[in-house]
Amino acid sequence: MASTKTILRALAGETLKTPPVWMMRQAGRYLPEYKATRAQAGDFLSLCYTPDLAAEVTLQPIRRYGFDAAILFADILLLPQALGADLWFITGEGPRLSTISSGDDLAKLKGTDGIHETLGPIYETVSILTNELPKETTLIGFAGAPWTVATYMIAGRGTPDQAPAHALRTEDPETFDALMDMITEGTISYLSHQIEAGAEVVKLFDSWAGSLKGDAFTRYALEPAKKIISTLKAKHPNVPIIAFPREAGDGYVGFAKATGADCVAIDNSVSADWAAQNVQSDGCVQGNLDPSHMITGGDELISETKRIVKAFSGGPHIFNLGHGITPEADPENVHLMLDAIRNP
Ligand code: 1CP
Repeated sequence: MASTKTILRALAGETLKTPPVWMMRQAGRYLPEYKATRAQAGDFLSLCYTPDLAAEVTLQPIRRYGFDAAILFADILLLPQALGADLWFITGEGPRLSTISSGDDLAKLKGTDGIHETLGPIYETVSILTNELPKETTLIGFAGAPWTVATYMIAGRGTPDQAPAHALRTEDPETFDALMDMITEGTISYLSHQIEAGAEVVKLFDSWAGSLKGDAFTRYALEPAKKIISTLKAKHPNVPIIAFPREAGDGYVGFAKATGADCVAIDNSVSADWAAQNVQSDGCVQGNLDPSHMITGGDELISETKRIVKAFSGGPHIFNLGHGITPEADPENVHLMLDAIRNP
């Protein structure tokens, strides 16, 4: 039977009169209720690994706004931790990890065998959500794509240009490829377990895909996505997959066909008209309002929202931001965006 959930209908290729909507980082520091639960957890990682609290923050934006999808509250860096990397977060700065710069560093990791011991609480969060979400809300699971996860594992932190990862892939390709293979295998297993626990859709975040050019984009963004998607599809043929090769530019064209993704998420560095012409022609797209409108609001937020809805109205579309909502955003602006989408 065809699903009644709007996100699943769009992912199956249906053009809906009103696009379904959710927001990247919809559970986050712009919401006072998130800050309160995070304080209760003590720190960010404890929040991720405490299923009741992680489920609570996942539900907060659904209660407040009635989004069409909830995204599991977790982080792409939990997999590196499960693989054996040290991970901690410095408040106000971001993540820190033990670094990988040689085959010796790689050999110190535990590998993929034991990852579910660490990641068990995440699957428990998924099961709680399966019971607690409203019946019309779709549950999205996620993981980082291998290149993006590798950039953090190699540098030990977020980097503006991913220079340490580019250096390792050119100077020690054997170590780099072995790391990519380990992350790819771990990601397949991690996402399979999320699906088995109840995730209805999964999304692969390749936040740093934009720094891969030409053949490197094919080799380290497209090929790993294809491997992950084809393996998941063989096991779970009915679970749609969203790929987000952020800032891929021309690399968005044909990405869904080449990887088997059901939907490509588009960032806000490309225009909605261009993406409608060149990417939506292959199937569902998600995107792509500039998140800075959630800070500035006003008429421009409303007119930009309507412009994006119109640009994608000729095909399957899930409305989203081009990247995550930021802590400075005004929660009231989310209502303005939703009104512009739902009551045009
Ligand atoms: O202080 C806090 O409360 C932590 C802020 C925060 C949050 C709310 C981090 C730290 N992670 C998250 C949750 C998170 N991360 C989700 C939850 C679901 C949702 O979208 O609501 C998701 C999907 C992510 C994914 C994630 N983590 C990505 C990929 C998406 C993206 O934004 O590009 C990346 C790159 C990360 C790493 C990460 N985690 C946190 C930070 C601050 C960062 C970026 C660090 C950096 O590059 O400097």
